[in-house]
This record gives sequence, C-alpha cells and structure tokens, in this order.
Amino acid sequence: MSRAVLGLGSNLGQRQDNIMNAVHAVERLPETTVIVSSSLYETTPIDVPNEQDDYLNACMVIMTELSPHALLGACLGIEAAMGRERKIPHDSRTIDIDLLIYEGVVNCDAELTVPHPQMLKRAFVLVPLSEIFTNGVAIGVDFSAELSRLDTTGIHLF
Ligand code: PH2
Ligand code: MG
Ligand code: MG
Repeated sequence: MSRAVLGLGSNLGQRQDNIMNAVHAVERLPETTVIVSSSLYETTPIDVPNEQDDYLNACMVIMTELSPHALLGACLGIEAAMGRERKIPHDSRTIDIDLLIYEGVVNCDAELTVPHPQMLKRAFVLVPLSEIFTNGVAIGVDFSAELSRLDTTGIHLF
C-alpha cells in the first residue's frame, strides 16, 4: 500500500455535492482506502482564462495498491462519470481530481507528473493540505516555505 494525496476542486453546479460525491467515489475504488479528507475551502479562481465563479477546494489522503498511472486513470474516470467536460483548459468544472503526491514516486511523462508541478504555487492546494499536514511536509514534500510566501487572502473555510 502507498499513500497518495488528491486535490479536489469544483466551481460548477452543486459544488459541495460534487466534492462529496468525488470523495465517496474515491472511497469505492478498488484496493483503496481513504485516510482523511480536509475541510472544504471557498477560493477565488486563479490562472483561469475567463470569468468564473468561486471554487470549492479540498484535498484527501488515501492508501492504495493502484499504481500512479492506474490511480490517475481512476480519477479521470470519476471526473468523466461526474460529467466533467474538457473544452477549454482551466475552464469551470463540475469536478477536478488531481493526483498531487504519490508516496516515493517522482515521475514525469506525457500522462503524469508527480508531485503535481503546480501544487507549490497554489494556495488553494496548500491551505487545505496544511490542515492535514500541519508541519508543512506532506509525504516527503515540504511545502512550508511556499505556503508562507503565497497570498492566501482568497481562501476561506467554507
Ligand atoms: N483549478 C485550476 C485553475 N484555477 N483556482 C481555484 N481557486 N481552484 C482551483 O481548483 C483551480 C483554480 C486548474 O486546475
Ligand atoms: Mg487542477
Ligand atoms: Mg485536473
């Protein structure tokens, strides 16, 4: 079993239901157990191509026997089953499930980069993460310096 961290986001439809449904869908994945999920945070959209509603973001820690690529595929499958459309990059979405960290794995290929290349730049990822990893280190990924430098004014406990 390996630990992994997933990031969740939604700014379309019933955002809270979408996040909770995604958590439950991850719970139902084969050979996978949810260890903990963070609170929900309401966050200002950042780095988006158009006018968008605020997001709800959260993160969760799981234990899984799925390989990194299998886990990524499972997350994309849950997104598709929940009606995620992919027309414009970074457009509003019912659900986004990102593989942020997979224990012991550093990988970069056409399908998957872990740790997630943007995670250290995004307060909407690091604030929920810091609720779980209060010492600022998530499964070997030290995010404390980045979090202390980021603007967190757009991030509010929901
Ligand atoms: N996701 C993005 C781009 N911008 N902004 C917020 N606040 N939350 C997100 O989940 C988010 C974003 C692309 O994945
Ligand atoms: Mg994302
Ligand atoms: Mg994504």
